[in-house]
Amino acid sequence: MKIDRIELLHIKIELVSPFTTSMGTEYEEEHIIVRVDSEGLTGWGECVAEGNPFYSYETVQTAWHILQDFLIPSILGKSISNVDEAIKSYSKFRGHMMAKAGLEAALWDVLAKSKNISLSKMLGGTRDKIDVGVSIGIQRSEQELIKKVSGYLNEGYRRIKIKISPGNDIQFVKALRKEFPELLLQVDANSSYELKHISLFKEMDNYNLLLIEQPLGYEDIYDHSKLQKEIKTPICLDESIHSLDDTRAAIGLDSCRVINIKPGRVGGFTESKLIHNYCASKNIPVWHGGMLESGIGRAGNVALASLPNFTLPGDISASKRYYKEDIVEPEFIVNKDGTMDVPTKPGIGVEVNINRLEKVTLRKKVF
Ligand code: OSB
Ligand code: MG
Repeated sequence: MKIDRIELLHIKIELVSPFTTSMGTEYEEEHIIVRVDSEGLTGWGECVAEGNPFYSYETVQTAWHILQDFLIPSILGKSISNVDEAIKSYSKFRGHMMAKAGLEAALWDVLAKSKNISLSKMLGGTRDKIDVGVSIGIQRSEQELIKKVSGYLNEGYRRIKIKISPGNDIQFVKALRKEFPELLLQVDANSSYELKHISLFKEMDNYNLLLIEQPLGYEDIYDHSKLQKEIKTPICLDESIHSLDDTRAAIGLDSCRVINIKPGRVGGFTESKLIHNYCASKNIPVWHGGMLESGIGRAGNVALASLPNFTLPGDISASKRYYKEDIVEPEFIVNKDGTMDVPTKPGIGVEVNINRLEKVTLRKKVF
């Protein structure tokens, strides 16, 4: 397929409620939407680099630069018959996984549409529904957290993840475990602890957590291997894993027993699949993380999470958990049984509401 036209749209959408983590509080989310037009078909992708380099070194500005000056020129006007060919033409550029993943997602979408199959099918998905959970920011009190969790449980979510940071941790875990003895519960520290906090993680072993996500340094693999040897609860790595090579190192060193896959963090669906398959071969379960995506990114996440080794519920929640109005139709909803339907229409399987997209666009550029 000939890549006729590419458009970048810098979007900013207000969150329905502020999201507080160890990295700070977010009130709105900025991402880049990538639109690829090829032979009369349109593919959509979302680059999840954020406004600030808190979670990742990438930002909307760096991703825009990498897309505009390196990735787009390497494929614009070319004919490609599969995603691997596109990836080869920009594999010489190092890093910038989020920029690459946003473009790759749009290419997957347009190629799936040209074959008239769903993205899930094209990626090798095997499920028509996925188990989903919800990620809750740090709350002011245990009472407020319990109220929030009750609300989400009533909506159908069956797995809860809470953000933690030094001083905002064990009291929240204790309170939730007391109120909800059977709750599927996990915590995410976003790299806010050090090995000297080991006694805290030993204490967490008493609360039957599914996993502890990224407790130590955001590029670290070695200290996590020391911590994992001292605690029973599985460590799950998020920030530290950018590739299959990182995954091999982390599993080889027993730094974690679960992996969080985010296509944006690892450069796209292709690398995500390699990590997924490698983890399956090592009996390491994976689950799909989230980056507060709009419906465009979410659609890709749902498709990827339909692969067989995504055996733990993902951070893939309903559109309305994030935004008042999504930019796709239909919006994503969570079923009463805590699942989400995998779209079956061609490509990402949802329509982009162009009016709504325009309303949240700060700037755009056509190539
Ligand atoms: O660490 O998983 C994370 C959101 C932005 C950046 C990092 C993370 C998160 C979340 C939200 O936890 C997950 C979601 O999209 O629901
Ligand atoms: Mg995380």
